[in-house]
Amino acid sequence: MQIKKATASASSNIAFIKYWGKKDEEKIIPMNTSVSMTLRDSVSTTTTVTFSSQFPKDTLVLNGKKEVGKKLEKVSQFLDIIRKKFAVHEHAAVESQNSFPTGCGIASSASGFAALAMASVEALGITIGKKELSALARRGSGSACRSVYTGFVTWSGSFAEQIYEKKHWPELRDVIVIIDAEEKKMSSRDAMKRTVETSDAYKKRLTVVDDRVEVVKQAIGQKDFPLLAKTIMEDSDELHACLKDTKPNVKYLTEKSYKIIEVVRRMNMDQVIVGYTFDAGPNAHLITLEQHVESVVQNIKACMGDVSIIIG
Ligand code: 2P0
Repeated sequence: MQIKKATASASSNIAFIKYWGKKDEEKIIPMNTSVSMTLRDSVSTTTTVTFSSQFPKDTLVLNGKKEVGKKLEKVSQFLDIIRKKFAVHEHAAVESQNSFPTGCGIASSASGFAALAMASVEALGITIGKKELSALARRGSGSACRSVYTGFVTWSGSFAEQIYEKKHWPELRDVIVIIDAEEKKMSSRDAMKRTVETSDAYKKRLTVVDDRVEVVKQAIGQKDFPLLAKTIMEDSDELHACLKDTKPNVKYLTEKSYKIIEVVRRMNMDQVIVGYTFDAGPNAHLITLEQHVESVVQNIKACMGDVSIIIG
């Protein structure tokens, strides 16, 4: 019997301009263009997929733990999409390992579904191009479509595309400060739906976000760090203002998140060397250049105590 098995790895990504809201809920088509940087191996997922006619159902082992609930359901639904698209009938055994500690509060859906899409097509012996792979990963989780590329990536519509290779600006880092390791109470999927339905601030965001996308692309292109930092902080602030305006409101940031924003402001007094951005959770992503990583870490530790930090 032919063994249909493959392993693939993908890194997580941090959005400089956030994806928030869908035009099509089922197909996961975004309301707005997003721009991201794919992170390093320190924030990645490695997944092995085995398809076999001997398996009565799909199974999932995540970081060594057998999953049976919602996580398995999401993976199985994604495998259904693959089975339908490529006329495959076998069930699959999925084994996935994150490079970062379990339950550290870092979302793994981007790296997870990118690695799963890559490993699945490889296991099935299907050759597809990057755009098609990105479009496939998107069906698992929107942000995953950006993680099939390294470097700097933009996503609008049905697939993402690389805009610059990693080597264009290899000094950029994401200093991830883990404030809260709990899984978020409200999924971004549910939260973004609610924002689209109820927030006026979000309607306004949709009219300005494209201009910001252009500014971020320009900042990356010219390696203009102060412009990049200013623009990503603006976009993060706007997203969280939209969440505040959502009815009932969605609160991902905590006192500690705001304390970190203060540290960033203090550090940027003389020269802009770091920019913050927050996703659907309280953990801070501090974008900086390699030469400033040590100082950013020291300043955060001095103010926040002994928090966990991952350099992505
Ligand atoms: C992003 N986030 O651009 C934004 C910023 C969180 C805040 O993409 O419903 O897990 O699976 O498409 O991709 C997180 O949402 O949501 C996300 P689905 P996803 O990175």
